[in-house]
Amino acid sequence: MTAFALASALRAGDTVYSSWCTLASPIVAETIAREGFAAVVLDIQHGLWDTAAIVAGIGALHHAGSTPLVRVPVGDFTFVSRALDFGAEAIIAPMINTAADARAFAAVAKYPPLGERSWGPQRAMALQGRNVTTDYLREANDGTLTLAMIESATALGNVEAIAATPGIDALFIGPYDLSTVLSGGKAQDVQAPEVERAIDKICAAASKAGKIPGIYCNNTDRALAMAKRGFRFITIGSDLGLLRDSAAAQVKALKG
Ligand code: 3PY
Ligand code: MG
Repeated sequence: MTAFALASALRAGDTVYSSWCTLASPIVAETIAREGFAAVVLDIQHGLWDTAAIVAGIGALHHAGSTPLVRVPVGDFTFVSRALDFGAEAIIAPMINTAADARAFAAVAKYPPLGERSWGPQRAMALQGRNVTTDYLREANDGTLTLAMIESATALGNVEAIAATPGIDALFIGPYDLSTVLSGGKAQDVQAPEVERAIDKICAAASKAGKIPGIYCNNTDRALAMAKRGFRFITIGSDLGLLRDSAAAQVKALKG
């Protein structure tokens, strides 16, 4: 895989669609990637991945020519630089609510002078076929991406400050958490008017700050509509949803 392909594409203005895997199976992630997804998120926050599976999953995605992203658990900033060292080329951090959260995230993800990422990307370099440390060091801050999740009322209030934080490359919307909080815990309607307004506000804040707007979608129609609304990093559904949908379709076809 070309080193840092996702960051190159997004920084060049492309729109990238990504799959999303929760099932802790490197082979499932690789199989999905080989159908043509340029990127795949391995979700530790709500998924089942342990450290050994994440290391293998990242390797499998490199092997398939697809960029691995890792979503870390809430506040787990220590795992950010570990996942980058394992060869993830972008990190999604959930519940980034304030500029201070954004600064803490950027600090562990970016090398000095931008941040304080500690040196040790041996596996990431091997997956890129590199052995000159200064090549990786020179390219990593631009080549790896930090995606700050905006998915709470507090984050919505602070969205411009979060977007303006140096070292934050993208805002990534979690519409389910947004819907949950904006409905006072009553709904999971990602197309409710107040959620749609929040989505547009976050997209505008990202674009105004020169950052990449991203969003989680649960189907391809919604993903294509979000691309028209200006989003450029768009994830669709999950490995579990793909399995469930095709199993349900088979059962329906068999039983009528
Ligand atoms: C959300 O919708 O809250 C998400 O975090 C998507 O994964
Ligand atoms: Mg969420």
